[in-house]
This record gives sequence, C-alpha cells and structure tokens, in this order.
Amino acid sequence: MATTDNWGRWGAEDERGTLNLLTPETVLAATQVCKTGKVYSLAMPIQKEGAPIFDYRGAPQRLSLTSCADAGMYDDFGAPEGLGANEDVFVIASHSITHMDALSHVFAENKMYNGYGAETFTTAAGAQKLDITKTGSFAGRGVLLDLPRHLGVDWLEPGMVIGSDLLEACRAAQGSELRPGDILLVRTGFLDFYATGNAGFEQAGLGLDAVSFIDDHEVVAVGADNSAIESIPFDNNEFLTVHIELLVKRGVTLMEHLSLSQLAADGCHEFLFTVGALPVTGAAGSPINPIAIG
Ligand code: UVW
Repeated sequence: MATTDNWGRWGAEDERGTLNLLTPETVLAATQVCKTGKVYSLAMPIQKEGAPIFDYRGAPQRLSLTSCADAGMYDDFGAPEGLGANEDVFVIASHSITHMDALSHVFAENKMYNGYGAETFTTAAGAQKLDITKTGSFAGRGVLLDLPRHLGVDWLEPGMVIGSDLLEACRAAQGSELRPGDILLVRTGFLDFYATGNAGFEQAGLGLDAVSFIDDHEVVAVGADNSAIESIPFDNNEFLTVHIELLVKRGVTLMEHLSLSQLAADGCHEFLFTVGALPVTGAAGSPINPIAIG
C-alpha cells in the first residue's frame, strides 16, 4: 500500500488527520455562510425498526431502566406515591445508524492512519491510538452535493459508482463553491430509497475516481446518506477501497447514514456544519447527531 503525504504531515504522533486543517479562523469564516438560521439535524431516528444495518451490527435498542412500574424503588429517597423518574439504557453498535468513523475504524496491510499498527486496537481495550475521542468535535463550512437533484431522479441507481466528473458537474450546476477545509456532504438518495422498503444490498456511493475530487478541493471530512460513503459492491470489488484511500491514507473523517433530504428539499447547499462524537474512550466510531445551520 502506497502511503500518501498525510502520514507524518502533522507529525508522527498525529491522530486527527485532515481535521488539523480546521482552525478557529476557518470556523469563524464558516459562521458567516448562514443565511436563514434554520437548524437541521442530519441524524436518523435511533430505533429498532427502519434503520439500514449490516446484520452483524444488530439493531439499536432502547431498554427501560426505570419506570412507574417500579413501585417503591425510590422509597429510600423518601419519594412519595406518584413521584419517580424514567430512565433508559441504550444498546447500539458504534457504526450502525448515523455515525462517524474514528481513524482507527479501518486498517489495511495491518496499518491504520499515520502508520499506527492494527494491533493497537485490542478486543479488551479498543483503540489505543486514533480512537473517536481524538476525532472529537469539529465545525466548519459544509457543502451539500445533491446528486439525485442534479440528475433529475429520486435516488441514484443501487450500486452506481460515483466519480469525480459527476461530483464536479453537480458542484458546477449548483453553483456551489468548495473551499479548502470544507466538509463535503454527498446525497445519493439512498435513505429515501430505503424508506420505500425496496432497497437491497447494493448502494450508490463514491468510487476510487472520486478521491481526486476530495484531494483537489482539500475537503477535510466527507459525509453521505448511504451506509459506507463508498458504493456497495465496492469499486473494483475491493473491500473498503475508498475507506483505505480516505480514512487510512489521508486521515479524512467519514460520516455515514446522514439524513440529507430536508437540506436538499430546501435547496440548502451551503451551511455551518457542526458535529461531536460521543467521547467513548477506545471507540472506533460513534453515533452522531450532526447539525447544519443554513
Ligand atoms: C463500513 O465499514 C462498511 O462502513 P462504515 O464506515 O459506515 O462503518
């Protein structure tokens, strides 16, 4: 595997990758793009039904920890009859619903971003390097490329491999400027297709050719409404091939299962984007609730 310039670019100890390009100045500049002040949550609902998942990840679960059924539970606190508290326990795979990949999510040739060894992620402790707390929270200027709208369809054909030409044509047609340090969100329409109940295994997504678009525009993070950013089946039938290029070689943070339909419906292609991972020590990813402000 050929490494890229980004290994070592921010030092041998770096664990944040391209997020290093986001500075207080770029965040302040991003706040200037807001025009309507409308706040969009880009997260899917977290529930047992209706979420596209790979079987091994299982469905998210909300379990009741306490409720009014637990009569007497608060007696020790002196709680009178009719007073109590409802609480939950969440059981959720880090990479099931709307989520962010830590840079430790994928390894190739036994190496993760910046040359950290795959063995630094252990079963007992998780990520010793590049965990999701290193990705943490970030904000910047977000740009949505609405590919179904550009092509005049409801969603892209399942399995379609998106290349740089299509991204560039969509960008130009929208009149969207991409600036160095931007966060790129790509809408394929997959979640709308999924909602019809007809989606199968195949999904439209980025192919290897799209990586040059991300390089050329110096994009720091990529989000999409599909399950893996990249197409399924993977481009050239190579497992996680775009993850290897973006996450492993370049340290570009990835976010999947973003709910982009409302932004698209409003024609909101430029916005302030903010997101924070759950600060789970050792985690390879996290559920997220990304926010766009138009
Ligand atoms: C895969 O690993 C296939 O996808 P994600 O990065 O969304 O977890």
